[in-house]
Parts: sequence; C-alpha cells; structure tokens
Amino acid sequence: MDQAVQVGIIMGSQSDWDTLRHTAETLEALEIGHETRVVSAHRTPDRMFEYAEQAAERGLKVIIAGAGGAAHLPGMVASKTELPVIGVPVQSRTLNGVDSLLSIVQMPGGVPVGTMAIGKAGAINAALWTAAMLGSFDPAIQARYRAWRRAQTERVLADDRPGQS
Ligand code: RP5
Repeated sequence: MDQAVQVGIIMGSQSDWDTLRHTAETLEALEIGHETRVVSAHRTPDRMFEYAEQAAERGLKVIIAGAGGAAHLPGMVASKTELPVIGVPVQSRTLNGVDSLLSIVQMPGGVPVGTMAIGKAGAINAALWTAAMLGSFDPAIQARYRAWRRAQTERVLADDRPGQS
C-alpha cells in the first residue's frame, strides 16, 4: 500500500545520513510515509527556502531537520514554514555535537524548533515524537506507535541479564 508522504526528513550534508537514517528506519517501522533530501542552509540556501516554502502545499505535516556544526538548517526552515519543525543535532567531529545542539536549541522566541538529543537517540526520538503527534489525529498511527512502545518494553523485560544478548 502506498503511504502518503507526511514527513520530510532533511539534512545538511550526505555525511548526516548515518544519523538521520535512524529517523527514516523508525518511520518505516511505524509505516509513516516520508521523504529524505539533502538540503544545506549554507551550501544550497535557495533549495532550503524553496523546500520550506513548498512543504505545506505538498502535503507534508512535519519537517525533521538534522544538521551538525553551525546547524542553522532547522531554524532557518522554521522561519519559512508554519509546519512543526524538529531539529536533530548531528554529533560533529570537532565538538561532539554540542555545537550542533546549541545552534539548534537556542531559537529566538517566536520561531519554534523542537530540539532532540544529539545523534542516534535524537534521530530515533524525532520519528517517535512525530508518530505521537500525528497519532493524536490518526488512530491507526497511534495504534502502531503504542505497539512499538509496548514491544520495546517487552524486549527489555525479557532480557534482564546484562551482557547476555
Ligand atoms: C553541516 O556541516 C552538515 O549538517 C554536516 O553535519 C556538517 C559537515 O558537513 P560535511 O562537511 O561533512 O559535508 O552543514
């Protein structure tokens, strides 16, 4: 069954894919339609503005934007769309992602970005937070999200001996 694309996953560089692929994989597990694009705030600013300006009319409901270092992509996209924007700070090589986190989280009042944790955890949680939000309006997504969380709990309960699995 074709899924309507509801979520745009964008990232500042090809090198961010190793982090943002966890967002895509989690959305796939939840059967939430999404697209992935490299859109750089600094190297392709015109593409960034075009993407942000057209996202809502193309039917997207949420934009997840990952970037590292001077991570301006989530904030700049948020400045050009009323869609909810979630920022994923990529773990940078030089400053371990603290630079990315601070660049994304410290938005001025009036232009919100929902900021996740640095790296893989943030990438997964961006997808789960999206499922929680879309699930408020879509019972099928909410049921899949509930099942995903339940399966996680069962996995942890089933394996309480560290170092065995
Ligand atoms: C940012 O610069 C990207 O989001 C990436 O995390 C970082 C480094 O990019 P590359 O030099 O690896 O292309 O814009």
